[in-house]
Amino acid sequence: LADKIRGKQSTHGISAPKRISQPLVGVVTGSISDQPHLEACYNILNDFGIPYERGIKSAHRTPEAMAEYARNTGFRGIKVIIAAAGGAAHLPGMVAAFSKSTPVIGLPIKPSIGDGWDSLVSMTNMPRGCPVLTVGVNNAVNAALGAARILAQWDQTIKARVEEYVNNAAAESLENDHKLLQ
Ligand code: RP5
Repeated sequence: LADKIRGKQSTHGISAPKRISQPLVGVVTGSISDQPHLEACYNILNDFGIPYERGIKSAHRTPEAMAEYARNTGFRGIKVIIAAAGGAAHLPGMVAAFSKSTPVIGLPIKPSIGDGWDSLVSMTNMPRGCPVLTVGVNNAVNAALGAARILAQWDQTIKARVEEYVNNAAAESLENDHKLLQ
């Protein structure tokens, strides 16, 4: 389970959203080229039983579609948005601007040129009043866990799964420590 959650081994491939109920998380990327970097995020959302939707909304190529999507997330019951983009990564900031009150987790993607620092600072250096809660470059695991922790504040099942994940990670770390001591 731990490997699957980290995206090292996926039994799902690039997993599809479970359309069992109203999506709570909206996952958007700036381009189809970002999608492979989201695999670990989708695996966690699937494993935790969190309904989500995914899409491609480009701040540069399809700004109107991106704005419409972001404006409507609140009405549609989306509680958290994960927005992933690389390079001139304006997507999370613009989604945060248009959605107004939905929390936006920014996932910087390493672009084909450079190490992803530009993607990262595009998301962290937002003006006051328009926060993007940013995780590390390509850290799709933390983006999903961040969304899960927000939802866990009012959903006991998700809370239990988040805590199980944390406990498993602790057990694995202690196990690794014991192996080194032997
Ligand atoms: C960004 O530009 C996307 O989020 C992507 O990370 C990057 C490159 O996009 P493509 O040229 O591969 O479509 O908007």
